Amino acid sequence: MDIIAPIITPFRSGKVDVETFINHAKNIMKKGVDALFVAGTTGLGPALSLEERKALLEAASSVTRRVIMQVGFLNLYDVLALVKYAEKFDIEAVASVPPYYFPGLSQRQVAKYFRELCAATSLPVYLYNYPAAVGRNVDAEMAKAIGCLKGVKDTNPDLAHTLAYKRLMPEIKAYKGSDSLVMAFFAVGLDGVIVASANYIPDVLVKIRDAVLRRDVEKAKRLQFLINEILEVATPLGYNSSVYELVRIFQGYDPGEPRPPIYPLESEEREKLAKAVSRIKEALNKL
Ligand code: ELE
Repeated sequence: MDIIAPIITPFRSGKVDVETFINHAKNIMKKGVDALFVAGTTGLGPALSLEERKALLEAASSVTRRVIMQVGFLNLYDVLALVKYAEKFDIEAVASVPPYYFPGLSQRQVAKYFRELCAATSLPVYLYNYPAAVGRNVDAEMAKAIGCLKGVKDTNPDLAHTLAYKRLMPEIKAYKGSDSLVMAFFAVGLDGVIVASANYIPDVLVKIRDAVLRRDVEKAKRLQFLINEILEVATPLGYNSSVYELVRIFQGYDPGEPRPPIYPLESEEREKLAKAVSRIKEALNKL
């Protein structure tokens, strides 16, 4: 069961800071992250240009071959250009959100999009299903009908929804997001988690996985609840922005800033987060 980081994209004065990205990737992989999901939600993928994503792909694959590159854009030309570029690298897979924003697409058109992706590359193609963000759901039945998907990242609070992919397509990889349910995802034997907290507490995720594998449910639960306490403070401040601050707090270095309209936290918000988290940090260290 893999711990996969939807890695943040560090910006400085509006520009992607590739060096910080590489250092951050190396650090979290050293601490137990198994693979990188690049240009996902936490990576602010939809806010990145084609050129920026190419640079991140190159940077990520200089650190590990276990890279899943999110290639979804609002136009097929950029998608195919990125997929072609990805072919140059020995990476694990490309993933895409379904075509988003436009409500007027038919099921047939969405399926056609994924089939075109599969036809354009020899790399495995994964579905990144995130209905709340994307505005459409590609469920297990539809994913199976598409016929060429090799994996899915399902971001959806419904566990049965995710298990259905595994049931209908036992041969594919199924990953789940949501920091608040990591222990449950490990417990039901999914292929792994892709969660934002892998950016700031990869070591805690490793401990949760170890506890679940040892069937020490109490310990897994105690660790999980501490993550949930972090989320309770960070979510109202804007979770995407908070992740940068949480990296600073837990990992002790400056990971750059997000890109507006994902605005960096204001100084009072940073203080509030740091104060609330210091007690949780102590409790995590004791477990
Ligand atoms: C999760 C999103 C959404 C992880 C990514 C991920 O960021 O690219 O907190 O469940 O809305 O899909 O971060 O997470 P929640 O793959």
